[in-house]
Amino acid sequence: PFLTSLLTHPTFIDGNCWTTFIDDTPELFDLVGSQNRAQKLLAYLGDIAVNGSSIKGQVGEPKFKGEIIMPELFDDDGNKIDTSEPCQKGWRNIILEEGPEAFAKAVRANEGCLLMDTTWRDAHQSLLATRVRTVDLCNIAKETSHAYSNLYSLECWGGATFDVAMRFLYEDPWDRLRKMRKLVPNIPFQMLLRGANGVAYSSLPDNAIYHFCEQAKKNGVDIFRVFDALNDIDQLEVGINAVHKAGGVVEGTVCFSGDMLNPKKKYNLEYYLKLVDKLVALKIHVLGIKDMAGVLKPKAATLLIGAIRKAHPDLPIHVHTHDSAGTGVASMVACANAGADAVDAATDSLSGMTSQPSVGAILSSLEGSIQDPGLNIHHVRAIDTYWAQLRLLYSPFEAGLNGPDPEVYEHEIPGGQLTNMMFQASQLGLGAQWAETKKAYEHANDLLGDIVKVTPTSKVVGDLAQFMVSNKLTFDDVQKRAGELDFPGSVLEFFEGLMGQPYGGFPEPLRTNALRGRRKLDKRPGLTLEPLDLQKIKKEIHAKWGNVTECDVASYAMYPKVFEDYKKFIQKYGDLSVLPTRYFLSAPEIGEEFHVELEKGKVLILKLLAVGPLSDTTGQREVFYEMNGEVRQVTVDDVL
Ligand code: 3PY
Ligand code: ZN
Repeated sequence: PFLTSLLTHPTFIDGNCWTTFIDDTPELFDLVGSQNRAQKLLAYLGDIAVNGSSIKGQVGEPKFKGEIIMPELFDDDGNKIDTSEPCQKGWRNIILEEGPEAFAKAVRANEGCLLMDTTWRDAHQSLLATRVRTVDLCNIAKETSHAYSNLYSLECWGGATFDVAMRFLYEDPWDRLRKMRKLVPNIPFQMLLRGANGVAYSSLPDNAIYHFCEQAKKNGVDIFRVFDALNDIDQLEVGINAVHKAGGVVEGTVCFSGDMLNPKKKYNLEYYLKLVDKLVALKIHVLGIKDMAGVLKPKAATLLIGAIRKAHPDLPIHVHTHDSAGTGVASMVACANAGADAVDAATDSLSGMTSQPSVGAILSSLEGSIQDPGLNIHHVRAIDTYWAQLRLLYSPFEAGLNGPDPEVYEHEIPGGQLTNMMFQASQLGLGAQWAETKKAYEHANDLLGDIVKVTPTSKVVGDLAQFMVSNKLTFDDVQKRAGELDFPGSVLEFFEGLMGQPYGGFPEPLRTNALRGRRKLDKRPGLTLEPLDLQKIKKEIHAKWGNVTECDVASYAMYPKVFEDYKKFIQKYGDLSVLPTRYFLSAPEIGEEFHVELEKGKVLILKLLAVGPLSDTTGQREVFYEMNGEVRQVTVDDVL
C-alpha cells in the first residue's frame, strides 16, 4: 500500500522536486510507521493466539470479557458533572504554588483526617501481583480527578510498580507517570521509595538515587514516602536528602513492626519515638508510619500516634496499613482519633485482606465526626463500579485469598508478600504446606534477630523460610548447621550488611558461621559503592537502542537486565500499551472484532480469522487476522 500511495500521490505524479517531497508529504511516512507498528502488534496477537498469554504468572482467562461500563458523576443537585476535562482543584495546587513546607502546614491545619488512595499502586500490588496496566488507570483518571479531588494523595508509582511495568507489562514506567499526570493535575501523586535502594532490591550508589528522584519529581511525583527496610537512619538519610534536593515533599517513614503492646517485644514505644526524632532532625515534611504487614492494632495505634502527636504537635502524620487481619478500618479510625492527619485506603473492590482497608468503610466510620475526610461517598462508589469490573478482568492474577488472616500478628508477613507467597505455594502444589511455611517464616525471623520485614528484608525472611521448609530444617538445625548450609543468596547479602544495619545488630554466631569468611559491612553500603557513570550508561543505551532519555538512564540504573529485556521486547512487538487489557491477556474468539487505537485517529479494526495447523517441519503455525478489511498472516513459533 505504501508504494501504491507513493506512486499515485499527486506530487509524485506531477514530477515535482523530490527533495521537498519528504517535508511536504509526511503523511506517507506516517503510514510506513503505522504499518510497522501494526505488523509488530500482529506478531504479538499471533503469539497470544498460539501460545496464550506471555505474561508470566497468569493463571487462566479473565473472568470478565465484556465492554467496561464507565461511571458517571452527579453533583448535589443531580446534575451530571462534566468529566471530559480533568478537575483542576486539589491539594496539589498548594504544593505547586507554595511548596512542600506550605503543603505540610496546610495538611496539619486541616481539621479532618485526609485519605490517600492506594488503588493505583499498593492495592493492586497486594491483590493482583501489580499487574494493572497504564491504559486501565488512564481510562478512569479524569473521573478520579473529580471524584477524589480532596485526597491527600493518590499513590500511583514506585514500590513494585516500577519493576513489574517493564518486566511483565512491557511498559515504560515513566511514560505511565507522565500520562497519569496529564489526566490528574490536581491530586498530589505519591510514590514509594525504598530509601537507598531506590525502587530496586538492594542498595545503589548515592548518585543513582539522586538522579532517580530528580527524574521522578520532574515527571510528576509530588510526595515521596521514603522508608528503609531496617529503619536504618543512615540508609533513610540518602533517600530523604535526594528528595529534598529534587524539591519533593519528603514523607520520612518509620516501618512499624511487632507488637508494641507486649512489653517483652523489641520494637517498643521508646524505639519508635527515638526514630521519629531522628527523622525530624532530617527535616522531613511529613511523618509516614508504615504498617506493611497490618499488625498495628487499634490500641497500639492510639498509643503510638498519640505519643508522636504530643512530642511533635506540628508534624503531619500519615499512616499506612494493610488489612490482612481484618482490623484495618478499626486501626485507621483509631489513628484519626489520636491525631493522624492522613490515613490510607483503597477503592472498595480492591480493598481488604492483604490490601488497604476499604475507603467506603472508613468514610462511613468517620462520617459526622470532626475527622471526616471530606470525600463524596456517592462519587467514591461510582468510581468503584469501574474497579469492580477491572478486578474481574485481572482475575488471572488473584492469589485465591478468601478471608482475613489474623495469624499475621504472629508471622508478620507484609501484605504484598503474603499474597505472593500464597500464590507461589499453590502454583508449586505446596498449598498443603502453607501453614508450615507461615510458621517457618516466624522462625526464620527469629533466627535473623527479629528484623523489620519489608522489601527487601521480607524477601530474606521468606527465602529462609522456604529454604527451611524444603530442606526440612528446624530453628535448631539452622543454628547448629549454619557453617555447612548453602543459604539463599538474599540471606547472605543481608548478613554481609548489603541491606543496612538491623536494630540490635546481627545475630551471632549465626552471621559469622553462615558467611564463612565473606565480607561484613558495618556501615551503609553506599559508602563503599562506586558512583554510577551515568554519562557512560547514556552513551551505551544510545548505541544500542537509539533515542535515550534521562528516564531511560534511571530505569537502567535500577534494573539493567529488566530494562534491556523490555527494550528487546518492544523492538519485536512494539508499544503494547495501546492494546486493551482483555486482548493483552488472552486471545480473542474466532470472528470477534476489536479495535486498537495506535495513536489519536489511527484505529485498527481487527478480527482473528483462524489459527492454522502445526507444521511438523518448522514447529510453527500460521495465524490469520483481518486488519482494516485486509487479511494478514503471521507465522508464530508454537512453544507450548
Ligand atoms: C514495596 O516496597 O514495594 C512495598 O510495598 C513495601 O511495603
Ligand atoms: Zn503497603
